[in-house]
Amino acid sequence: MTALDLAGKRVLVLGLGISGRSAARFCAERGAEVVAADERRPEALGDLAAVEAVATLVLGRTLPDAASFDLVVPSPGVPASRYERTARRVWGDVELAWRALSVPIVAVTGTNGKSTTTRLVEFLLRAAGLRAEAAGNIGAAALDLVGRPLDVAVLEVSSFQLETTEGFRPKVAVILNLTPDHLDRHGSFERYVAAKARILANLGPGDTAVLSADDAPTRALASSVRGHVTWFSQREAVSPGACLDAGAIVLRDGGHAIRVPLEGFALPGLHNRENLMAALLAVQAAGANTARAARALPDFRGLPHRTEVVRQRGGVTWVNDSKGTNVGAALRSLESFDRPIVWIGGGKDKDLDFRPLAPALKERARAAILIGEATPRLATALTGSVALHEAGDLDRAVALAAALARPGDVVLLSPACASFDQFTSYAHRGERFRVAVEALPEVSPA
Ligand code: UMA
Repeated sequence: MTALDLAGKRVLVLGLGISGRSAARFCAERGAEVVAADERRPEALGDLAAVEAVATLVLGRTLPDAASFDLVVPSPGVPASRYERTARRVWGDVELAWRALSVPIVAVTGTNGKSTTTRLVEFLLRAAGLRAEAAGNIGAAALDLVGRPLDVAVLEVSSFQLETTEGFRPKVAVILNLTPDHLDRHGSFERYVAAKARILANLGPGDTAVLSADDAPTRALASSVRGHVTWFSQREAVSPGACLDAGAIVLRDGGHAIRVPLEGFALPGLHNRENLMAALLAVQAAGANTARAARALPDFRGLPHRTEVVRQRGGVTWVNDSKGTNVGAALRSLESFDRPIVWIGGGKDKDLDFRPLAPALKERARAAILIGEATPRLATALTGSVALHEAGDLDRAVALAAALARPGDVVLLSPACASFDQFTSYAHRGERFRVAVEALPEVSPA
């Protein structure tokens, strides 16, 4: 069976969010008999007319048994335990997209930096004159790229999406870093890494893996790669690969080197330089003119909710990093500022070990303000490292931060937790932060 040969096959699509809707339409257009299921009630799912026209819907009850279907297409949010016992074949939307796309794919994964790097790759490929478009975990269905006039498809892929791949073989696969995340879903760090490593599983001659040389779990995956490996590092002059050198990124391959000045690159922090190194290598491996692409860099703007400066007020910089939903992400943000930080953290607990935050906060933070469900566990992990304040919710945290911060400080929302205890998404949380910060009265000059 291929994605283009689904005629007459019985397909079960699980979940009717962004991914499931696109998958149901895609399979039906290829002649499959589609049943699409979601445990939420129809009222909660919005307009389903387009799916209803092509699929039989099962809504508001337990997901159907996968046993009687030729193919199960689970949405990323549906755990494998819901179908793996009886499913005959499982392909997520990323697998289907890979099977249907006729252009090379640059796929980007890692725990942190995925979306920024994905957008950078898309931006740089376009600057080099190629038709490129990004989709996937970034918020648009991978299947929406099928049939579009493209030279390259850029996919951000999560561990959830990689878990449901089989033959997925991007031309270029990027792994940025691997630190604990989504352990509530995967069960252990090892299983999370195994899911991420699936991005490399089918690489062969002519394909390239772009890997962090500085991140031990990522580096360890290189030995499994059957394609070409190229590295990026903040610490070593790697080759083939990219490293930092006196205000520039240097890309080296054998005797050949390209220097990309960082002047004008607007994104703050060392982690964004890593993202840029990885993106440049990916663009180079995709066959684009890297030097031409790099000349456009000063025009690249960052993404909302990722170390995004939302206000300067009385000498204090307010930074929204609501996308910092795990410990690794929060650490990277904390480490990107060389000024005292008033840190706002907490939210929905994902069973992560918060203790690695303690030394970073001790070194860099004036105060830590805790919100949400994770407050008690965070307080236990951080006791003794920094002045702790329990604010409960984000509005109170912003008011408290305004009182605690001194001119020259950074107030950083980078919560190390998911948002779902008090918000509908990290974007909702970031937006509420911005609104609360903008509502603070002007500070009159001293
Ligand atoms: N559902 C069930 N039963 C379940 C689980 C879910 O019926 O056991 C139903 C829900 O009721 C809901 C639907 O499934 O209606 C939602 O499916 P979904 O959670 O997979 O959401 P989608 O809208 O399809 O979005 C997914 C990704 N979501 C997740 O991975 C949780 C989006 O990533 C992605 O942008 C989108 O596909 C397009 O590729 C979001 C995300 O949070 C941004 N990703 C995680 C992250 O970045 O940390 C991995």
